[in-house]
Amino acid sequence: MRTAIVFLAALAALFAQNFADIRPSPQQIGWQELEIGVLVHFGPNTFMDREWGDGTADPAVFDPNQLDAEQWVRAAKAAGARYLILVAKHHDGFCLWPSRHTDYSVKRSPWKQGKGDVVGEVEQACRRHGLAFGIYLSPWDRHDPRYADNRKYDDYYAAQMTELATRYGPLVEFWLDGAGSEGHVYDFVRYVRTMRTYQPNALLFASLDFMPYGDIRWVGNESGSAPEENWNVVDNYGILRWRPAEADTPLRRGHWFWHPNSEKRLKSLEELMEIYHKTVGRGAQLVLGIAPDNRGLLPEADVKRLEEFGAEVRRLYGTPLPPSGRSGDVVHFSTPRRLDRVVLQEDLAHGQMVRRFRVEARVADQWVEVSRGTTIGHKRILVFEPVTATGVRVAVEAAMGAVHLKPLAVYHGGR
Ligand code: FUL
Repeated sequence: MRTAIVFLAALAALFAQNFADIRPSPQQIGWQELEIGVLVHFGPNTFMDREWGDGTADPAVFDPNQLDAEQWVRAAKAAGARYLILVAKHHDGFCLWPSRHTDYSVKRSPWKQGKGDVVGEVEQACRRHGLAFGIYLSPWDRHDPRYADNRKYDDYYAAQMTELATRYGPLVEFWLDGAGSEGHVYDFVRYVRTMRTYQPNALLFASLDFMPYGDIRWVGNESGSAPEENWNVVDNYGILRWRPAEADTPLRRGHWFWHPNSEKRLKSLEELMEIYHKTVGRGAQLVLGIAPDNRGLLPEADVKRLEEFGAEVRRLYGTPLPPSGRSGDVVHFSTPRRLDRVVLQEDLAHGQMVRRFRVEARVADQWVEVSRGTTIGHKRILVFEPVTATGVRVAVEAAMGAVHLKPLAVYHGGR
């Protein structure tokens, strides 16, 4: 009996996972470095003043006469986005590419006499401008009759995944949205297998409770806010996995699709900066929802706001104050510098370790605490009351294991 217990305990120890041992894949590290993306919603809803189409829209409504994917991509780049995810099919089931598996698509629209392919045009524009490209394919489908039969629908979904994964080059991310799917059973194992077969480097996004298998997790709200304590490793149905958070939030409050006369919903630069600090600044990914209008262009006001946002992030964090020297996790300035923010980063190849830290500045020959926090992860931005200091240092107070910080960067954002 005793031997059996000892044996079982040894076996359990062999298979037990530790948070501190979980590492990201190289693809996840590369993705986390992208930091900002955009998510583009465009389709029949755009022409019908709707957010959730019920699947009955006539394809004839889809007729953008000035569609310009280059304009979308340029605006995304100006905002600092490094990837773009296109909603290829939303819940209404309408496909923005000429799928072989349904007629409910651009094929039956007047746009380009049914010969157009929005997914192809956007993908090409992304490649030309150096943005990584990803796709959102809604599992919930309110148009296709196959949705009523789980098996048949899995065949349909997997066939469309295969089309998208084989026609449009490397995909950085594949989005599985959970909305509307209550009560429907999907064969997620098959979906993952399909994606891994054709796109082994694409990362699968889904909410933790919607889909157990995934490489990226939904942050859990659409307001653009990650928790202050933000871990990359999560308990995924009893298995610990590296699954970083992505925070998606629309540029116009409450609207993923374009609606007429909704300019007043455009988020202000101040709101966007707060969102940036609560997402990227807490080690999560920020995905801004952008929506072309019924011309097929991003409205001028939205383009301007995206440009302002990108410029402000560059102004604040583009160039750190040049230190006169460094020693360990301390930067020195030979003459006192005015400063009000620091950026901390862990080298994720070694995992995420920091549980609690404080930041100190050397003011009038004394080290004083200027900020503190819990996790760091890919990035942690701390903004504090300005001080004039000859040095800044970070002190890790609690950690899961050996900490590997990237060089500390110090800034002065105040004008
Ligand atoms: C949600 C959807 O229901 C919205 O329409 C939008 O696509 C958003 C990004 O995800 O779950």
